[in-house]
This record gives sequence, C-alpha cells and structure tokens, in this order.
Amino acid sequence: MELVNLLLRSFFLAILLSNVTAHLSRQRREITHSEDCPTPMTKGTTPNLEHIFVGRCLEFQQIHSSRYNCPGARVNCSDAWLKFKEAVVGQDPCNINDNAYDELLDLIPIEFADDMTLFWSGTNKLAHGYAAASPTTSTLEDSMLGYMVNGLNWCSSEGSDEYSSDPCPDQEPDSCTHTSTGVFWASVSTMLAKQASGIAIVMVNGSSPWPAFYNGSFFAKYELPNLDPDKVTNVRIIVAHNIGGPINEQCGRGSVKTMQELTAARGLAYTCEGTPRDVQSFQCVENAGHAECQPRTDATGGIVREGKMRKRIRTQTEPASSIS
Ligand code: NFD
Repeated sequence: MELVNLLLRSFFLAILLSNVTAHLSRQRREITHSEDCPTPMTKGTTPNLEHIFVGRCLEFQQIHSSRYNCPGARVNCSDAWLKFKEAVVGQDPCNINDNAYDELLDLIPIEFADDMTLFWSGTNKLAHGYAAASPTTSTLEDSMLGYMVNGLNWCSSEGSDEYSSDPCPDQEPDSCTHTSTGVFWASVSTMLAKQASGIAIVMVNGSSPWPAFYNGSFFAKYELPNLDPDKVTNVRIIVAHNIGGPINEQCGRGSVKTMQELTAARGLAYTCEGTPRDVQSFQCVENAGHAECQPRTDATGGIVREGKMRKRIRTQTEPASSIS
C-alpha cells in the first residue's frame, strides 16, 4: 500500500513539473518571438502590400463605411489594387507622373459632408485621436483610400513589372522630386482640400520646436492652396499645445501669422484659437493627473460649469479674417 501511494505521488509530481516546464518554455518562446519581430518601419516596399491593400479595402467596405455614407461600397478591391499598382510599376522611382493615381482617385474619390474635414500638420497622433472621438470630424486617413494606404511604403523599379525590393529613395528637392508615395499623398491631399466644404479645421502644433506652418509641408503645398473659398465658409485654425506647454507658436505670431495671412489672401474666412476645450479634454485622457486637467473651481470651491468655459474660449478666438 505504501509503495502504491509513493508511486501515485511521484506520478502526479511528474505531471505538475512537466506542466510548469511547458509553461516556462512557452513563455520563453513568446519573449523570443517578440524579440524576433520585424521592425514595422521598413524603408522598402511594405511586405504583403497587396494583401494589406485589398484586405483594408474589403474591411472598410464591410465595417467602417456607413460612417461616411458608404463611399466605395461598390468598388472592386482587386480592380483598385491593379490601378494602384499600375500607377507606378516599371517607372523611374524618382519621376512618377503627377497624374499617376488619377484613375485610382476616380474609382475611390474622397467625399466628406459639410464641416467634416480636418487637416493636420505636425499633430498626427492628436488630430487622429480627436477625429476618432468625434463622429462629425474626419481626416484624410478616415477616407476609404487614405485608410487603405496609410502607413504603407512602396516604390517602383524602372523596367520591372513588380515593386522594388530595395530600400525606396527619399524625396529630394533636386535629385528625386516625384516618389511613388510623395505623389500619392500629394494627389490625395489635393483631392481632400478640393472637396472640403463648410467649416474646415486645421490642427497645427504650437509646442513643437519646428514652425507650426512650414512651406514644405503637405498642408502648405497641397491643402491650403486647394481650399475653395466658394465652398469653405470658415477655416478653423487650432494651434494645439502640449498639456503643460511649451507654447512655442500661437495665433497672430510667427508661422501661424503667415498661415493666417495666406488663408486671408486666398479669400478664405478664418478663426484661430489656442488649444480649445474639446481638444484639451481629449489630451487630458492621457494626462489625467496633470494640474491643467483638474476640474476648475470658482472662489467658493464649486466646479466651473461648461458655459463659463465656453466664454473663456470665445475670448481667445479671433474674429474671422483678422490678424492680430
Ligand atoms: P507633417 P504635413 N513623402 O506632420 N498627408 O502637413 C511621403 F510619402 O509634417 C497625410 O506634411 O504634416 N510622405 C499623410 C511624407 C502624408 C513625406 C502626407 C514625403 N516626402 C500628407 N514627408 C499620411 N497619412 O501619411 C513627410 N511625409 C509623411 C495629408 C510622414 O509620414 C493629411 O491630410 C509624416 O508623418 C494632412 O492634412 C506625414 O507626411 C497633411 O497632409 C505628415 O507630415 C499632413 O502633412
């Protein structure tokens, strides 16, 4: 009997040990696997580009489309892929034609409702987080085509009917002026600007050490010059600052003043404001403990209500088309 007990105990101990060892080795494999992950920012054509492009196209049609009145609902995603690929393959990767993506843009145009278009420059994360939280505000990357291509990289190789497998050349002012990606984003940015109507929001970065508005940006080159004064009733410039600053740029000064002047010169009405309450509320989700994110209290210790906050924002807002 003693012997049977001993054997049984040894048996269960062996099972327990083998489970622990298997768990540890699985954990080691997972850690090793994450260390082996390819870096997502490849300089060459994104691996599995076709699958990602077609997959996102189908996903947008099935899942995200209703928010945007079903654009591209009837688009054949394989046709879209061919138009995307044929736009550049075989060509010199530094001299892509300005109109290369026209057929793709005709197939999947960008069309947002009035007051919906949000442009961004230097505020990638904040602008997209803000737009995602607001059902009536959309960025280029929320449009079907922008969604399908955002974050991808691709380039051609002259004479080849496939994408290049080498690192893609960077866009350079003299030697490489028309890259596959540069021409793509220039084309869709232009289309985004041309279709904007009602209030157009522009969110720039007032805390960056770089100018909030600069000549080389896509916003300055392709979006502001293509806004239609007959369709856009107001350009709402938002100079967003990090919670806790620094305040490097603000309305009426520096590069923001230049942007205001260019906007007015194009016959567009505008307002300009530092981080408004709705944007700050969004920033506070990530900075909940910061003093700027605490509820404001009045002299009696009561919480200041939203109405009073709105008044504070209005005093920061400049009248349309004025430059202070
Ligand atoms: P940014 P922005 N070639 O923060 N957008 O005003 C290529 F291909 O300075 C969206 O210039 O603001 N991409 C995207 C480049 C790209 C290059 C471009 C280059 N030579 C424009 N230089 C997008 N979703 O990727 C910079 N970039 C990329 C439209 C780079 O990925 C949007 O409607 C950087 O993160 C937005 O209103 C991104 O451009 C405005 O233009 C933005 O640079 C943002 O262009």
